[in-house]
Amino acid sequence: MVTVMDYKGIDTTWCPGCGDFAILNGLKQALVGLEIQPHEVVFYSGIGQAAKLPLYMKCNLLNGLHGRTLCYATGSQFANHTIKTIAVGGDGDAFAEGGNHFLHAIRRNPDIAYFVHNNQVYGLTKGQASPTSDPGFVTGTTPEGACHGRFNPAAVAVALDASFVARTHTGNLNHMVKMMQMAITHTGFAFVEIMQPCVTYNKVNTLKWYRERSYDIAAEKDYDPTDREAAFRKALEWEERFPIGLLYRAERSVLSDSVPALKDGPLNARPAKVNDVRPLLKSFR
Ligand SMILES: Cc1ncc(C[n+]2csc(CCOP(=O)(O)OP(=O)(O)O)c2C)c(N)n1
Ligand code: SF4
Repeated sequence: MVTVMDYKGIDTTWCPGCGDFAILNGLKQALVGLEIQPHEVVFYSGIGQAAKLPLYMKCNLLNGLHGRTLCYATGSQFANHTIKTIAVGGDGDAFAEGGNHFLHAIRRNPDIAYFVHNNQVYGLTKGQASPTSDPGFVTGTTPEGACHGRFNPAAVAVALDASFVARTHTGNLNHMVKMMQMAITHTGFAFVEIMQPCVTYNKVNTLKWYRERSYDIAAEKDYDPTDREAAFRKALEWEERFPIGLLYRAERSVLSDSVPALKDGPLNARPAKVNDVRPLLKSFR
């Protein structure tokens, strides 16, 4: 039997009230609810407050460069696509520095659950506007308000035919845990946008703001998450109100099924083979 105490890591350095705490707790609950032991899962992250999350859990992890999380996570699928693979990061890490990797992970469809903590600001570097900041958002580096448009991750994911797209927020723990569990058990790239407050640098998009504007798409009985056009329309909703829940799901072949070298099982389960590279090197002369 596994309990949340099995995932207990070192003390956090987040600000009191930060939404990252709810995500950390929710993730432990999601894993325990699925009876996944710490040794059965591997975490990947980059840089940022959100990206520190795996450091605060007792787990297998790789904490690498800013924005490159999905590169390591995808690479690890080649070595062992049978282990649960979870990637986490903030909106800057995922959509600015890591923007191109987000697009190509969707395209390749590796079996990764990707949880992006979206606080609409760069928390770790002290409050600059991020790609998901709303236009007009005032920060130290945008004193007259952010003048760029808002990157809409869910709409981009649906447009690229991601195999799983969901949204939740940290003010609804049960909903967040449910979305996490659905993503972890989904086979393929499962993206969950988790709206969270940054109590220190974002005084606009607070927990109250998310609670007041969000509505659960599950309450719409006719909504079909396999209807891509309907999902795209839903993903575009933002200013007045925005949907949470499973926005989109597509039948896609998963990366490990498309790569011939992985047809015989994960590489780590096969005997190590040392190839003689000398003929190859000779061919370059
Ligand atoms: C290549 C690179 N560019 C910029 C930075 C500086 N940097 C570190 S964290 C960060 C922003 C993190 O914001 P976000 O991913 O939204 O996470 P949060 O801290 O808000 O959770 C930036 C710009 C860096 N470490 N490496
Ligand atoms: S700065 Fe913001 S994101 Fe970072 S720990 Fe504090 S509240 Fe959380």
